Amino acid sequence: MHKLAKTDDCQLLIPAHDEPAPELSIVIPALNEELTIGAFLNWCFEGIKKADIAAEVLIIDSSDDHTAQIALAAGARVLKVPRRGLGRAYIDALPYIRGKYVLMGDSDCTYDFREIAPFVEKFRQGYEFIMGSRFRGSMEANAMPPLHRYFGIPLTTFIYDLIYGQCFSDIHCGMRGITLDALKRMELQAQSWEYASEMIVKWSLLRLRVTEIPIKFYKDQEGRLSHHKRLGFLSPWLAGWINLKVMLTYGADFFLVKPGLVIAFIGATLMTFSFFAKYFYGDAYNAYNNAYSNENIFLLCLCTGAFLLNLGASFFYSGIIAEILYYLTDHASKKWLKWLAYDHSFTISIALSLIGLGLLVFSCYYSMTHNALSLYDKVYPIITAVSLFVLAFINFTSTLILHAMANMKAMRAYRHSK
Ligand SMILES: Nc1nc2c(ncn2[C@@H]2O[C@H](COP(=O)(O)OP(=O)(O)OP(=O)(O)O)[C@@H](O)[C@H]2O)c(=O)[nH]1
Ligand SMILES: [Mg+2]
Repeated sequence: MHKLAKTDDCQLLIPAHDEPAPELSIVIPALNEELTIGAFLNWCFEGIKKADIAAEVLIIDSSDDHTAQIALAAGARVLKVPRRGLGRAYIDALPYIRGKYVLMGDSDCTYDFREIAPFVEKFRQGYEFIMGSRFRGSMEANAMPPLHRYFGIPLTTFIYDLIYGQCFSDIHCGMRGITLDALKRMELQAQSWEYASEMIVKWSLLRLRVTEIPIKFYKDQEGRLSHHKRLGFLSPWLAGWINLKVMLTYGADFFLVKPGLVIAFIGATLMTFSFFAKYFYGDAYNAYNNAYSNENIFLLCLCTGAFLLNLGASFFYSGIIAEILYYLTDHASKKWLKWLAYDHSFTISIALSLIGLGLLVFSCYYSMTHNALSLYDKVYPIITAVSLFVLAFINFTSTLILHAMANMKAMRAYRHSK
């Protein structure tokens, strides 16, 4: 057995029989799992043999029991890391992974690592991210608390699928495969359980080739207490919430871009309607109603429309900026820079400002040449003009920020590649 230190606070222990050139790395965090780690590693080596692949098992160990010694004796590499959370364990392990395919999971014998062949097959077919699904596979009785099985996991999976337009069935499944290249490109930041959601959000931002396969899920072995139970009853709720936060953080397209477009469209329609409606309906209505009631409604519609138009535009542009910041490929930058190219965007802003200016001039002229104007006649050109100025301004400044950010991102990527 050798010791090999790569960073100050991590230490790699290598077993006597070490695979020299693994194609697959089974990378598993462990925190005080001496009860199950031996059996788990037997499962792994059985699975590796059946899948007929050169593989290593790398245990990322933060235990203070005998987990590391047992794992090493059973033939796994052990990376000793300080106890800093599940996500952090994977981040720490990244420089030590040698296989081009990576399989993740828990060391508690709940995921069946004797059945890794389907993952290997999918990797070889070119998939870069392979999610296990306990719901499409099988679950032993009592393997999952009913609260998780019928509420927590289906609900968060539904929310994820809705936001990201996917059809996964089990986004919290810990058994998942990813290519090393994709894992590096993901640049995971999560320190705790939310790494699971960060991965599932980022694969779509990276546009990886993804698939889902059914897996078996077993209940905890007699005597083993799940980490959530060890941490108290609030632990699964906390895990659910931090996972949900990650999904919302990266959901700019769902929360801002699309709603922004819809809100702006409603606002523009309302404004156009109220702008012209007076001439179509005003007189007929006034003939048998209070002379001003109709105009007041149109005025209210105009103000609401102006507000919605600019609110929608603000949603839309902040969504685009968030997308450029979060997307890990240059796909979003390219798309939006094409749509909001400097020249187009500035021409639009100038056109909107000129229309606004024209309306103001018209309004002054109309007020000077006509007597006894209604409130609507006096203010509707001004409200429309002001909202067009604001829209032109939002469009102009957002285009500047957008291009500055895209340039900054491209520069960073260039420096990174050197
Ligand atoms: N290295 C390391 N491993 C951890 C840490 N926390 C949990 N683990 C391991 O990560 C795997 C998954 O753990 P958890 O999801 O926290 O909990 P669990 O006990 O499997 O609980 P359930 O999710 O209810 O099944 C287990 O193999 C743990 O031993 C940690 O801070 N560091
Ligand atoms: Mg578990």
